[in-house]
Amino acid sequence: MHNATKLRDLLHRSGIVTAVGAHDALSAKLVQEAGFDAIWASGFGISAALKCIPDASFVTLTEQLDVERNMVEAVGIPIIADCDTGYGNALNVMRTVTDHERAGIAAICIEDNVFPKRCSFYAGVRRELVPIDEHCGKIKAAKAAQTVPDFMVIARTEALIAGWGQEEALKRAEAYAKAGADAVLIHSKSPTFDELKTVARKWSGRVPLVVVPTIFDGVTATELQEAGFKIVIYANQVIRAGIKAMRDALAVIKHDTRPGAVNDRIVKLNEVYELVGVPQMEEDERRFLPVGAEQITAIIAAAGFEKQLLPLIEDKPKCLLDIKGKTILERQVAALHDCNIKQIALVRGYKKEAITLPNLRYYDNDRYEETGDLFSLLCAEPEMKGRCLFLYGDIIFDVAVLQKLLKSPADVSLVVDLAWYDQRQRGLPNLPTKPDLVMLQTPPGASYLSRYVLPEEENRVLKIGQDLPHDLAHGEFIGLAMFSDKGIEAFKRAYREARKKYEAKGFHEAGTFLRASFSDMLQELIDTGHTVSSVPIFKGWVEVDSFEEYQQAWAKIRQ
Ligand code: SPV
Ligand code: MG
Repeated sequence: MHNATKLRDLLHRSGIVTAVGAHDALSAKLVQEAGFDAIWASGFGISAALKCIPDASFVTLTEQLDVERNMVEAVGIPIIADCDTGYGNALNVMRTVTDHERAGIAAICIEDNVFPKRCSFYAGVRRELVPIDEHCGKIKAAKAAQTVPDFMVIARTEALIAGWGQEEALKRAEAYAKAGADAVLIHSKSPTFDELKTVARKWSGRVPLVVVPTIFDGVTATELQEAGFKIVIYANQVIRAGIKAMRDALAVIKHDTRPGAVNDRIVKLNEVYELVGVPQMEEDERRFLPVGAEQITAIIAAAGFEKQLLPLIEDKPKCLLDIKGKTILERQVAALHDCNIKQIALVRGYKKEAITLPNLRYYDNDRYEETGDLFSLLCAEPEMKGRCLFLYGDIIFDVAVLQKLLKSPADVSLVVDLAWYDQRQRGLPNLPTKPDLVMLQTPPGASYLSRYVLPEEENRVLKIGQDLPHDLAHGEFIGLAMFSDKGIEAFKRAYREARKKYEAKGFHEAGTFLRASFSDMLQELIDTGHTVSSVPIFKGWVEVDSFEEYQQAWAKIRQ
């Protein structure tokens, strides 16, 4: 729908249409946000804001249109362009119409000042009007040039401003309406509304009346409507508000020197981000840029204390266990960095003061003895925005494993090692520890079992847990998961609901909600209808959960 049709629709509505003067895309956006019907692309405001020059035909058609195009891009409400005298004679007006229609402008307003015009309120300047016929010629030319059926031409007379009296104003308004104007604006600088009220009473009603109550500023929209006006333009209050706010803030900073001294006078940065559309840009990045190029936050849960690892972990948490010259944590961070993931949060608990690796954001679970790893992860809830990785603090994995996970398009993806299944199928003993076992929708097929070709298609996880009967299990969740922005929001929602529901009860395999593990929450997600997908791997990682595993890690890890 052309914006002109939107403006026509507004005029067909009962009540007065409210338009507000804007001088750029941002101010136009604010006008829209405030709930007004339309924008007035103000010559006064654009001269001041764009070039800081008088409103006197110095801004060219091209310059004005550039600003108007920016406004059209920024808002959905119709824009009425203040075209002063139309940028020349009747023929120039024709081009003005064509350019404005193409730019998506709903209406133009042309006034009967002689070119170059002067703002209606400058006191000590020359003021001349063109003959009535000449202005009627411009209006006829504008209407002849128009191709968008609903495009509007508003004719403005400055007769009252120039001191030519009410009769002349009405005569001109009538002539302009007869010439084809879709509305007329009779401008006035009288300090009270009385003058225009009288003029409006005498108006034939041939076309709607437009009013700009800049000087008679005590009048309400209802009073204007009752007097017969259909469009009110609040022409310059926004730019004047801006000048005052900027001046005041500048004075405070100059005096105080701390930028924070103006915090109560300025919007938060986030409000600017919202206004200019940063959330949409973030969403687009996630949708359209290759995975890995976007910002991903990794959250490492490393709060727990594993008695069976004593005395190895007497003075440090297990993520600081050294394996061939590097700690588990250093190896994890290096793998994340290799995949360009720099936003890393870590939840500490047991021996938290020992973890001092720089450039991580730390969260503490001081209740690590009485809580499970789900509680630990949620200590870093502020980090759970956009695409997120969850990692157990005791796993070491090949970068290829992480790279494969990062390519997953699913909202919730778990890395599942199928080697566990293979061991079992071949009758080999599985390790004595209790892994998070996973049952998949489609069991690993024959091609996998004979040739270790990993399936590419999405394979949903149906069940997950340490107590899963071994004959139902197809693999082992390695403690590395990824959530899309949609997935992480669903995860947080499901967590909040589960906390309410299970607060004092057992939760899946956990005796209490407080002690729940991440895999309990994954099972809850599945049970509440969410899709949890698997990213299959075959080995390529180790876990350090016992002394034996620690020894094996030493044996497996390359220097
Ligand atoms: C403008 O905003 O440029 C106008 C309205 O023409 S006024 O300045 O009130 O005349
Ligand atoms: Mg103007």
